[in-house]
Amino acid sequence: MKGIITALITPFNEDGTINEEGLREVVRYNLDVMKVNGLYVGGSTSESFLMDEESKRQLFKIVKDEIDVDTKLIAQIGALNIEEAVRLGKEAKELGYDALSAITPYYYKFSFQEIKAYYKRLTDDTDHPMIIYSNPAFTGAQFSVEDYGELLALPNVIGVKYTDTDLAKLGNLKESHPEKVFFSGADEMLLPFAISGADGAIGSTYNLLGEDARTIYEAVQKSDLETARRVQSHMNKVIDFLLEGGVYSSIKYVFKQKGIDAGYMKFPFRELTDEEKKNADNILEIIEK
Ligand code: NAY
Repeated sequence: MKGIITALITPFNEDGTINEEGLREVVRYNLDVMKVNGLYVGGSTSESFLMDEESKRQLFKIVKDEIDVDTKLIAQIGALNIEEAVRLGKEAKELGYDALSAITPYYYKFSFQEIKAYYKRLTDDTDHPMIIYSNPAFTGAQFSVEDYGELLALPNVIGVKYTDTDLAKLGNLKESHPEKVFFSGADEMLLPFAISGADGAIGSTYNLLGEDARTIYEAVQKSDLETARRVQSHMNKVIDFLLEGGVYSSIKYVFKQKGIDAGYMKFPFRELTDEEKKNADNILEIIEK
């Protein structure tokens, strides 16, 4: 499992249910136009932590139904309630998802031993490849290289989605665990992460910038750093705009400008204001430059 994987957005209806038609269109755009290697379904970008269990199940089903055989699928099933996470993991496995991923349990300040026990139970009970989802800025859970080593030693754990900015740590991790997969989660830093040993990247902006991301990733493989730098700089200009009104809502707005019904945000996330929409109107132009 390698390459560029889009952290999929979820189009919602105004009442918070999934907009199935919109979701299918967004999936097709990612596969047919962005031509990404895979989809990360149910992550932060999917607003999954705001969704009820039934909606998450529906999301996994619709996406699986829409994809092509060669698209890699990862289901983010992490939830504070371990029984829910196990149920979702078993369901995603049955649907044919290639791997599971789970955010480190959050909100309570769990000790490392508690977090490790959570993954042990999740991986034992689902018995399917697992990618640890580490996002210290959102969860507060910071791991040392040794901590990661303990998690990576659990049966079924195949790698880490590393949504962090510590390049040296990622380099150390890849060197000590060459057989595991490490995905960068900071789209702005795809180039340095690819150089530092990341096997690929999972990101929300790849819904719109998947082609750029593939170019950067492939250029690094060919040691064409000139191309990689030029395209990363283009990508970062777009990302700056996306971040201004909120990255997920801006992505949905740009999709709508492209004629794709990316739906509403899940409450309490809000839609872009008129002012933010004006700013976002520049994004399409910059993307296409
Ligand atoms: C997820 O689970 O959807 C992700 O973690 C995707 C990674 C994104 N980080 C977050 C916190 O959503 O793609 C990044 C991020 O949006 C991008 O780098 C812009 O800052």
